[in-house]
Amino acid sequence: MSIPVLELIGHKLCPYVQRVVILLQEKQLNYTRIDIDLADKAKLRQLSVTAKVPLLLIDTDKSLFESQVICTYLDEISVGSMLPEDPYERARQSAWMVLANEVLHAIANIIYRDKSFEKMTASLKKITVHFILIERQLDGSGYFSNAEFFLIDALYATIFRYFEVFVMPASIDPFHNLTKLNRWRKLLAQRSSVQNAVPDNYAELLIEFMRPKGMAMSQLL
Ligand SMILES: N[C@@H](CCC(=O)N[C@@H](CS)C(=O)NCC(=O)O)C(=O)O
Repeated sequence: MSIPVLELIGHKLCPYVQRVVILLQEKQLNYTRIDIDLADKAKLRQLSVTAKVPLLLIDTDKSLFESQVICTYLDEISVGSMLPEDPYERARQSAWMVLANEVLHAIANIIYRDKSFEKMTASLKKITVHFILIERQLDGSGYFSNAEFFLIDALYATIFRYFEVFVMPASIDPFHNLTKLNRWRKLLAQRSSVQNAVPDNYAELLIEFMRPKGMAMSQLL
């Protein structure tokens, strides 16, 4: 199958965009990228029926929305796969990717909705519970399924990135005692596709994005 002309409409900080970008890089696919301002709702609505990024334009006349759908499509049209061949392992990873999206919702609450420290703490606790559960899934020798870097690794890399910027209240450390998770997190941060999915000044941009929203976390940054 020949690879179509790909144009990704995204946003510099969006974790759903990042997973697509990581896959595009891992698969060495050519694409162009346009980052838009999420505050420009008119432009968002004009580009996408969901008024959300990522949006993938294909050969200029077709488009896809929803990051997982975009990733699966790109995976299918290119050489190799970022999803396991074994049906059980593929299904197991899919299940944990669904839960990864729940963690992203908790992170979105911290960024957009948790005005009080109590609410923010509740979101961080939810994330901590998830990290404890996922620690039990890891064997500690490499990526989620050991040697190979799959799409699930891309998803979690975008989650862990927030915790390089977020400042934790004294009572909470979502990574406490999670040896395997911490090793996985470090390994993901070293991967070039993960590093290159965001601008070099990501931390600065995230803080700039969060400050005006005035949520509890932004007061700690
Ligand atoms: N389920 C969607 C979620 C995409 C999403 O929520 N994108 C956010 C940016 S990270 C967005 O475009 N929000 C629109 C807005 O803020 O108005 C996907 O996986 O693509």
